[in-house]
Amino acid sequence: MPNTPIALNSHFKVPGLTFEAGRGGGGGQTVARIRTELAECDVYLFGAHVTHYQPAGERPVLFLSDKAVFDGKTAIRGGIPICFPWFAGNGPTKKSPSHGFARTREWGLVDARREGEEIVLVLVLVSTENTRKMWPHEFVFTYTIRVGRSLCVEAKVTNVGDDPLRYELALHSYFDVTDVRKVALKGFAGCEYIDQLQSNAVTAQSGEPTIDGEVDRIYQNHTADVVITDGDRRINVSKTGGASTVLWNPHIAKAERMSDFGDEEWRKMLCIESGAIGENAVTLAPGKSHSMKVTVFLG
Ligand code: TA6
Repeated sequence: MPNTPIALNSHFKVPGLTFEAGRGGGGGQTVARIRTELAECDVYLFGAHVTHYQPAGERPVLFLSDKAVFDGKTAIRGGIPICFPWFAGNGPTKKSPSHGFARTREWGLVDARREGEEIVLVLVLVSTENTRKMWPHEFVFTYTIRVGRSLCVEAKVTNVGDDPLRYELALHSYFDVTDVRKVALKGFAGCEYIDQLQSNAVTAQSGEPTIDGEVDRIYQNHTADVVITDGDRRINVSKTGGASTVLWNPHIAKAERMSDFGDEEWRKMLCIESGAIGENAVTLAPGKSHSMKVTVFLG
């Protein structure tokens, strides 16, 4: 089925769910807009990218850059980009795109349904000749998004090839905060992290981290829930099926180098990325599957 609003609206008739042409000139990309009594959520079929989540009566939980590009080629800056099948520059060659190819591919919507007051979308990405050129493996990636008082996303990867499959994954979530310099974090004390700003030095985390400058850390063997206390609210991020958590804020200098990110926007966001990276990557035997699930909720 074509990923056009007309085709999708006529196929999926779910109360509280409509498909529209999203941002980005021309025909734009198709966005699924969820509006229920419990929450709002926007999901672009490009990248299966959750760009907006806002529980009823609350401020938006996810950050989306005002300068995000919606050209159907560029990864959308904000929301929850899907980094797969590798993280950052860990691809097979120096030309491999940063954070893999899943976030810059059009996904197929295979199911949309209401479950009580929640809405569930299921999107799929499968290996193609194009992906095999970058990464010679056969896979089916099923991404399930459940929208209600919490946002729950499940990333299930199945190895449909004849060889073992090793992949990295990160749901690169951008959270909307009032002032990143004032947020309190919980969930990292006593852990170790790879400091991507210090030649990947393995470093012990003493106390909880604060954001006083650029931070770019991969906490390994990290399964604890993370709590972001932002003024009068707490954003909770919990995960199963992944043992890496990335903490990232670009701060001033890197923000100025990013063309799809406002120079001052570093103050308003913080990435808590739930993943399976490096030593915590996933290896699947032929025919096997693995799921990582991330739940975001306030309270
Ligand atoms: O997750 C942290 C990170 O690897 C940072 O180093 C920064 O590059 C960020 O991802 C954004 O990467 P992107 O490719 O989306 O610009």
